[in-house]
Amino acid sequence: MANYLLTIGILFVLHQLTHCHLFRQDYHFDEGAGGWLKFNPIPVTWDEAVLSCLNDEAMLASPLDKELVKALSAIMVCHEVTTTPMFTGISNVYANSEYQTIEGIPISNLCIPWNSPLYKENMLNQSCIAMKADGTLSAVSCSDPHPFACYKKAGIEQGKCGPVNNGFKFDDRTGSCYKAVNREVTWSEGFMICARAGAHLAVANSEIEAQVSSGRLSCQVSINIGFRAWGEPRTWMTIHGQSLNDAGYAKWFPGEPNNYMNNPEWCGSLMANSKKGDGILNDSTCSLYAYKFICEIDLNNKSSPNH
Ligand SMILES: [Ca+2]
Ligand SMILES: [Ca+2]
Repeated sequence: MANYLLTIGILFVLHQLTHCHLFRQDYHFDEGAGGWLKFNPIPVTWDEAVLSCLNDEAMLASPLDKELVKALSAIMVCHEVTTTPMFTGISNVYANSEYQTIEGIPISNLCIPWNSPLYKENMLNQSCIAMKADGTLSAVSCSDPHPFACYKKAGIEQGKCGPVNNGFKFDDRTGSCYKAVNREVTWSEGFMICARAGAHLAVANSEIEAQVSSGRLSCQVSINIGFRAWGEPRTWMTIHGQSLNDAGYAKWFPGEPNNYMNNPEWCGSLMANSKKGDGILNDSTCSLYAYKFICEIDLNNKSSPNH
């Protein structure tokens, strides 16, 4: 009996390792649905939902089969979204009378009851199909915001930092994965882009990490990272709620933080210009100017959103 249980245990662990290998830490694997799911409770328009899932290299989830309907219903109940419908990937945005999923599967191939109100509703206006927690579908305006879920079918190649083509590279000097984003956006936009990638704005936890981060991009002055100021006089804290000293790195560039040119510089950055100094802290504006930035997936830190 003990051997039997041990064998079952080993098989279970092997199963978890082979089937539940992480797609991303913010997605969970659903055995029945045969893939990874992530629920996004903040309502957005259908276009935004499609793009958000694409950014994750996933698809806006549709009730492709009964198991997915079950998984999507369960995820809505879990988040207590029981009255508001969520967007599915089904729409007629390409042609008025043709409803299909993002994957290109026509509505006629889906397991939707013929007596569904869907087939009686006006399908001539551009509309998107939403699903309630009880699995019922209805046509809604694509521009009205709804929650949504992203779905990634199993069978993708995985690396240490998630999907091999997600742009993150592991650095064994710090034990983290980084993605340098060579695009200038505000600090908040950078924060959001990293979060949507299942990562966070890089947090410098050591001098080495400050060097590693700043070395991945060069710019005129600095690149945004994950700390900012609170209160007056300003108290600096990482996005994981630690003081800079507790986080492990608090080396400011001489004269910084300085609210340069009397601009409110309440967001955190790293000098990334070898002439002016690399990897040393600077204060930057949160929204007045746009900067390049670094996302991090910390494979060791339990405070990271990936754990
Ligand atoms: Ca870090
Ligand atoms: Ca400054």
